[in-house]
This record gives sequence, C-alpha cells and structure tokens, in this order.
Amino acid sequence: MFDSLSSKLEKVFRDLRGLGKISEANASAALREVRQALLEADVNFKVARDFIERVRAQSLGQEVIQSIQPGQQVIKIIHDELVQLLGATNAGLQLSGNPSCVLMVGLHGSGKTTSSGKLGRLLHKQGRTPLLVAADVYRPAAMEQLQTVGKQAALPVYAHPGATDVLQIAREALAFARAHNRNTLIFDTAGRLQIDEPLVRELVALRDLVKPQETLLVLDAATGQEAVSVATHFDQALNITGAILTKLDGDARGGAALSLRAVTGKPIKFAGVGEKLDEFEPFHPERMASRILGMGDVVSLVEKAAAAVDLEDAQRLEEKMRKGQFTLEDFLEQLRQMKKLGPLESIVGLLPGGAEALKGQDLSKQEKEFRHMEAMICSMTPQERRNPHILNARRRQRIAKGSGVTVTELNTMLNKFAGMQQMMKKMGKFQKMLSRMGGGPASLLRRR
Ligand SMILES: Nc1nc2c(ncn2[C@@H]2O[C@H](COP(=O)(O)OP(=O)(O)OP(=O)(O)O)[C@@H](O)[C@H]2O)c(=O)[nH]1
Ligand SMILES: [Mg+2]
Repeated sequence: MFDSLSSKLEKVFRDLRGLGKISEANASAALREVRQALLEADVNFKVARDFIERVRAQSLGQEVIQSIQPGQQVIKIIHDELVQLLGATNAGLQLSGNPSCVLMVGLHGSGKTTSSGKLGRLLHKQGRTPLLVAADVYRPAAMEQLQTVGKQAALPVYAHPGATDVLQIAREALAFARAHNRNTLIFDTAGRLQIDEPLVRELVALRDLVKPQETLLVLDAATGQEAVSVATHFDQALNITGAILTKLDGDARGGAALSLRAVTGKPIKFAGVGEKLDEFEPFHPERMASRILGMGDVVSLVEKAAAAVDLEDAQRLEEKMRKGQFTLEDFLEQLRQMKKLGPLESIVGLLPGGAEALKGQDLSKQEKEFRHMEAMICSMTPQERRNPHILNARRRQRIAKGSGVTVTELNTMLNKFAGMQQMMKKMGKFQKMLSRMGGGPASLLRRR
C-alpha cells in the first residue's frame, strides 16, 4: 500500500533521524523532499503545500529546537499532520433509523457492488440485519452479481429482475425489509463512466425516497487525486456522508486518501483492501499514517490476531518461547493459528519494515513449506513432538513416509526448528533487555 510514497518518506526520515539540530536550511531540504514525495503520490498540490507549511511552522518552533532529538520530533510532527490530513479519527456510520438506509454511489467499477457485500457482512457481525438491494437496473448482470455477493456474505438480497424503475425497487425493498425484519438496507446503485445529469437525477430521487442515513461514495484509490474531483461532484449533487476507498491493496499511490478529506471535508469511513469479502476495514487515520510512514500497522495486526487467536494461548506461547520451552507441539499450534490469520503476505505487510522485507520474496513457497511442516509434525506422536531427540532413524523414516516427504526434508525441518528454538531463547533475552531500556525507537513516535 502506497509503497513508493512510503519508501521515499522512509529515506527522508533516515536523513532526519541523524540530524543533531534542526535549522531553517536542513528542515527546508527535508520538507522539500517530503513535498516532492507527496506530489509524486498524486496528492493535490494545494493540500501538499499547506501540509508542508504546517509541518515547517511547527518544526521551527521553540519546542523542537530545544529538544534532544530534533529529527525524531520532525518525524513525529509529520506523522501527526498526516493523521490530521487523513481525518484524525475513524468516522463510523450513523445508523439511527429503523430501518436504516445506506446508499452506495460511485463511478463504474469503483467497487460499489463488492463493497455493499463487504459492508453488509461487517454490519451483520456487529449485530445488525442487513438487506442488500439491487438498485442497478442498467447492467443486466448487475443484479446477478449482487446475488452472488449476497450468497457469499450469507445475506439476503432484494432484487427484481426485469424492473426498470429504481424507485419501485426501493419501495419494494423497504416493504420486504419490514416484512422480514431487516434493519439496514444497503442500496447498490448503478455506476457511470462519468457523473452525468440522468445519474444525478436518479440518485437524488432515490435519496429523497429512502432518506438514507448514510450516502457513501465508493472511490477507486488507484485513481489518485482524480478521485477527489469525482468526490467533489458527487458531494455537490448528493451531499455524501463519507467515502469508501477501494483497492488500497493495489497500486494506489496515496493521492486519493491524502487529499479527499482536505478538499471535500468528508471522511473516509472504510477501506477495501482486496477482492475478498473480509478484505475490508474501518478506516483509521492514525494507523494509515503509520503504515504510510513505514512503521507498520502494528495495531491492526494486533487486532487481527486477537480476532483469530485466543489471547491467553498467545501469551502462553510467547512465555514458552521466551523461556526456550517451545516444543514441536507448540509449533504446530502456532502454524495452525497463523493459518487463521490469513495469507502470510497480508500479515507480514502489516509489520514494521514488512513491506520492504517482502520485496522479491515468494511467500507462497513459504506457505507451502509451512503446510509440509504441519504434515510432518502431525505424523509424530505427542511424545515425539515434545522430545524430538528420541527421533531415531526408524522413527524418522516412519514420519517421512506418513507425511509424504523425504527423510532429508524432515531432517531439514528438525534442524530449522532447533535453530528457531535457539533464536527464540536469544530473542527472549534481547526483549527483556529492551524493555529495561524503555522500549525501541518506535515507542518514541507513539508517545505523545
Ligand atoms: N483488489 C481489489 N479489488 C476490488 C476491491 N473492491 C472491488 N474490487 C474489484 O473491482 C472490480 C469492480 O468491483 P464492483 O464491485 O463490481 O464495482 P461496481 O462499482 O459495482 O461496478 P459497476 O456496477 O460496474 O459500476 C471487481 O473485480 C472487484 O473484485 C478492493 O478493495 N481490492
Ligand atoms: Mg455494481
């Protein structure tokens, strides 16, 4: 996500960190580079200019000059300003009515239908009873597409094949929702290549009929600051309540995310980060800023992990790791929990420096290796898992056969595991040392 912007800012930060004193001259040089990076990420030029001015004013303030690590402070100022630029805090949905209506609007292919399903699923998880409404009467396959999405999301869909009047569909859907106790209607509307009069008229009529609590503009993040002019138009016509930024997993450069709030004043409420239904998250400016600045999204990762992994289990495992009591049995458990977290790529990408580390790596190979490891450990008896040193040649042959690998592969895995155990012990000591010293460099930035 925003890889190019990230790596440019990381470079500026590396230079800044080393600075003993912030002067007008060296701050200017660094900020020029930041501005360049923003512009190359397709951030609106006025937004970039104002951003730099705010950072400059604060960087040259009294407070900074007297501090011990001025470079770090400038980084923190940039971080905080970035958070502001992205909207400061997460803007949730205001769904007060019964039923509540959400209108999904946007250009062709921006991700309205997909996001309708994703949002429906999310709201369902929060205890609401969503109904997806097929309000795109132009593309023949649109209703079917929403029905497929609904099936995947295990949500009901209201569609009226053959109907040509969006308002009629909306009335029927409202009646259907009342009859079937659905408290949230999500209207998947038609897209256009460009916003035009007929589309606006239709959407306005639909809005006036269903009186939505939320009118969400779905925007393709890859379109950069072009997305911002689209947003301005839609906002003028419909008074949107927020945006969903999709395809942030793709080659989005950041321009849309960073300019939208400043230009339109409307918050980004959700982010689409993949084609799958669960690749969707509430948009958190703080975390996004950390991600852009290459500090990794540790908070997201922790949340993701907490959802999938039992916290107590995790703590118990960590304790074992630190004490060097980590067995193959624990390893197996770990491998299985990792599977619950999702594809390796999406996990590593969230870690600090993870995006950088991923470059040129083939993770599917790694995942295959994990699967093999799992099979090998599964072929062992509990006793063998706890004491791998009892694995003699006969046992090794049996295990290799049982898991469909060669004895050499099994030996390699066991050696790797032994190495890992060693490393964990060392890391345990290292961590203890670090915590005594008051945390790593990242904590400097997080402290406010
Ligand atoms: N990688 C990725 N792809 C996405 C995301 N959101 C949507 N897509 C893909 O984008 C394409 C278009 O999505 P749709 O949901 O059909 O878009 P739409 O706005 O309903 O399109 P129209 O109905 O034709 O206007 C599909 O192939 C989706 O799978 C996302 O967050 N990440
Ligand atoms: Mg659609």
